Amino acid sequence: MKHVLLLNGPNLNMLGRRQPEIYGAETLADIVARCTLRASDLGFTLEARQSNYEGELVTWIQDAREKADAIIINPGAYSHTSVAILDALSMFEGRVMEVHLSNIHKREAFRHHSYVSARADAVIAGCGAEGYELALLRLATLLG
Ligand code: CA2
Repeated sequence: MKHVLLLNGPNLNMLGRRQPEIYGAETLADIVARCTLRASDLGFTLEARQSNYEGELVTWIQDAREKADAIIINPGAYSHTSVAILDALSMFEGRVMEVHLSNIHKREAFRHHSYVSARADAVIAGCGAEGYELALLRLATLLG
């Protein structure tokens, strides 16, 4: 079975509690539950982690080299700042899907650039929580 690591970055643990007009009403636990079901339907195992710390995300991406076939990542605000996360993802040999709940291109100019996009095989933005499931569907095609 192919193994997928789902990573969420800073503040995404607050989903469903603030700014539902931008990020939706679902909590991160709701999203992970939905993705776990969808992953299982597609024949994947899914491991989901969230961190507010850049270094912790870097370490998890490094560790994924041994065990994951793909990473789905919403790096949160680190998308726009983190060369460290880009470098870690560049050492990972599997597929990388970048997901943003909101359409970052419709928002403030500082959100328009993502370092992670230089490594991602696909970028999904503006589809809300469904974006994570779209990433899983795409992985089903890419990983066979
Ligand atoms: O649209 C996305 O998924 C973002 O990655 C979310 C980040 C933001 O910095 C990126 O520009 C776009 C922010 C996540 C903050 O999450 C919150 C959740 C609930 C309440 C407040 C913030």
